[in-house]
Amino acid sequence: MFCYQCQEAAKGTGCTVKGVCGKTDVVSNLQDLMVYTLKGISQLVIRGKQAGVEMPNKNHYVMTGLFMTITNANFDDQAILNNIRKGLEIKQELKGFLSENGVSLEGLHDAALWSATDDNGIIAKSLAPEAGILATENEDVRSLRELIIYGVKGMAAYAEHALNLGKEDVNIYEFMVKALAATLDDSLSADDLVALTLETGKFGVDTMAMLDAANTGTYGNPEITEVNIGVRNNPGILVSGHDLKDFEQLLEQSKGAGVDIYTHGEMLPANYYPAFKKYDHFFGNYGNAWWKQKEEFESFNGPILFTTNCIVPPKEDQISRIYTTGASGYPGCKHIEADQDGNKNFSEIIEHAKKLKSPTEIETGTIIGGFAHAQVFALADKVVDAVKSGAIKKFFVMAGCDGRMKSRDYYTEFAEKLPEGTVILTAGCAKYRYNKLELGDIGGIPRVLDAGQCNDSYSLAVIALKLKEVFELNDINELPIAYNIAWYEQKAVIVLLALLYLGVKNIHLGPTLPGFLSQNVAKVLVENFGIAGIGSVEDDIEMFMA
Ligand code: FSO
Ligand code: SF4
Repeated sequence: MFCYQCQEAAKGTGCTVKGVCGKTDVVSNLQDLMVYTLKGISQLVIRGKQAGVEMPNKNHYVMTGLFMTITNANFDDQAILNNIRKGLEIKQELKGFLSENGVSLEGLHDAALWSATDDNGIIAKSLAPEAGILATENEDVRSLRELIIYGVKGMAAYAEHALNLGKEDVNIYEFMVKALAATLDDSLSADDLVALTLETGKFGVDTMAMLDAANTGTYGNPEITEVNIGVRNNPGILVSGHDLKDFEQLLEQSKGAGVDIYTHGEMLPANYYPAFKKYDHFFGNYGNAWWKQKEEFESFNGPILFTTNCIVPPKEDQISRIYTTGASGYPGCKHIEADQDGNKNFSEIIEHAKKLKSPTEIETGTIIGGFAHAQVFALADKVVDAVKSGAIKKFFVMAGCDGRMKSRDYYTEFAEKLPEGTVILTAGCAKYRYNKLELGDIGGIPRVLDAGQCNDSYSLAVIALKLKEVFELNDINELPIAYNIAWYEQKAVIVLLALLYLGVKNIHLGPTLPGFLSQNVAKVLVENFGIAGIGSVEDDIEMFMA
């Protein structure tokens, strides 16, 4: 195996024996083969298009296949194997379709052409060098190809959540296919790939905007909310991941069951949506960011539903309490499939919860959040006045992810040491590094404004664009906003590319720069966009405030 798609890649360069995330080499190789198969499908689709043939629509398959390979989403080798098998059938169908329409298959890549007659054949192919990342020998080309693929993986995750709420955009799917096929094309220059990287950012913005419209259109605009972080004396179900549709279905089905629903990790922002406030049995949030789940699931006592990443390989005796759905999966954990209409039956989890103890309290009190674009616009006068009066000197966008590395203590310390007159704008699980600190407020505006999930980084961009308009500036970079972003997995990659596309410069990225950036590609990002890493808290604060 060779994987370097996340921030915790071993030694900062790549996992080669087993993933730091817990992914086995078998799963890693199968995930690579999954992506390889998607590239092949994409090339077949493009071949048809170029010949003017209307190809069968495989968009949803491509999207879900990408999503399954995101860090910490799916550890189930059987599920990935099954999906590759499906991909091989799709390739057969597409090749047959091309031939029937008189389109030549000549010159197609092995990714499009290979097949296997049984699971052993698939497993053997997953070990073949051509299916892995290192098949691209030129380090810079590999770096750019992977940067694009990781961006598209993040895009696929967000697009799937939007689709679950009935929203989709064929242009986004077509871009995914175009991008995947492009990573097989040896005729593309590094400049072509840089351009494609920026285009990935454009579609990242479109995808996040679509998901924002899907979420707010369905559940209302997030609003200022005090979220309970304690517990109540009923059995509970803990919901993790990012999918609001799953969350809604579980809330509906568990009404009157005597079971409380709690959010975990990235599901915390569900508390901010008006539509979920009507459920009396939705109690609050339990615990912290994804990487603390082993201990927190222990004390939660009840069943846990994963709607997406981030899964940490559970303790053996926790497996029977963990359920997965959507693109997520873990061997031994019960996976709940949707029926044809997208409905899921969560009755087994609800019945399971009734038999288990209520959660053990690990924290008490409340935290505040719900500062997505509409809520911040509602406070715009106050915010603008605070900036004009000098009460707010600077905003710090500290969105992104949390992770287990000790070096991420930097972000807690950074938040604590920020001088008066500064406000943190956050989104994603990065917030758990500082959302429980007593940082006070500025004239009633809390010093940590949580917009929501990582995809709600879109909200932060919308807020920045609005401020630019209010202050009549020509350039988003003239605003008193600094970007100190923590990344972990591929959704953070699409968020970063989206910000670059929107013209945001001088983003600081930590706790380490991606291992998949070659020196030359990193140089391009530094020279053109002012991307930088992080230093010491004191030096960085001084630099940002200067
Ligand atoms: Fe975090 Fe995990 Fe939302 Fe990621 S829970 S790390 S960027 O999956 O998606 O922020
Ligand atoms: Fe390593 Fe991250 Fe890949 Fe897991 S996802 S194998 S931790 S680089």
